[in-house]
Amino acid sequence: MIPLTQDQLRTYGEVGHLTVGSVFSDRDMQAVTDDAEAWARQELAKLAPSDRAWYVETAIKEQDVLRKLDNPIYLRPAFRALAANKTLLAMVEQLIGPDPTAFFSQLFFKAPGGGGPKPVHQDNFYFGPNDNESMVTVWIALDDAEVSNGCLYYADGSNQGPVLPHTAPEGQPFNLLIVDDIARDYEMTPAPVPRGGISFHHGNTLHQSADNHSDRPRRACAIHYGNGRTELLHSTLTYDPAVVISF
Ligand SMILES: O=C(O)CCC(=O)C(=O)O
Repeated sequence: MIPLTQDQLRTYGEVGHLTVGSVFSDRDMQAVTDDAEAWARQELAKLAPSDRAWYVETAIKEQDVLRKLDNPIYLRPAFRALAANKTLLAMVEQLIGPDPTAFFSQLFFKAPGGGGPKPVHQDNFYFGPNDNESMVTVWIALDDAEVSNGCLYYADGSNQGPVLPHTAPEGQPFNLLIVDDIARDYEMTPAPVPRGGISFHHGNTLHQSADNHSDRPRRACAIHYGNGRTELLHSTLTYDPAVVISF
């Protein structure tokens, strides 16, 4: 596969996100989804009560289902292989410059029949980098992500605007969001991604995802890359420097 074309780079610069299909094979995706499910079973079995609010899906009452897990590329070799994929890294370098460094990664489960929404936010508010242009999120679709199962929505062009104030709802310090009074000024457009494809987004791009109304999972792995000069100078949450991986 060739890295990104000039047209794709222009689109990314203008709207702040870019969808690229077929980066990974079905076989790659089967390996990581099998690993994700095995890991989820292990983690659910030993989850501390104090971590439940952070990791367990509150919208599904019948059984415990994970909402997310942190650091898949640090903890799981199958996910590390995705993050180190040469084509992917070449694309990341085209978008943000040389020496890609993954500061954090997340595995989102968005379970069938109620996996809950992620409210409107900007990743650069979470990470607080020294240079807002230096961070890109690589969101890998482990299942076909569509409107019915909760794909991402983006505010086109918001990458060219500022990082806005965020607030956290009571009891959910991890769920930083842009309040409705501000968010409603932005039109949010769905960005479906086929399994094995990637949605890249700029750290300033406003985005959100809705509930999973379908009977299919919508699993995704998000990897937050900076370049060799990125420093998280004023991050809002605590990010562990021990999990940072340079490629
Ligand atoms: O997958 C989701 O629903 C949210 C992902 C997200 O906010 C991100 O990757 O920055």
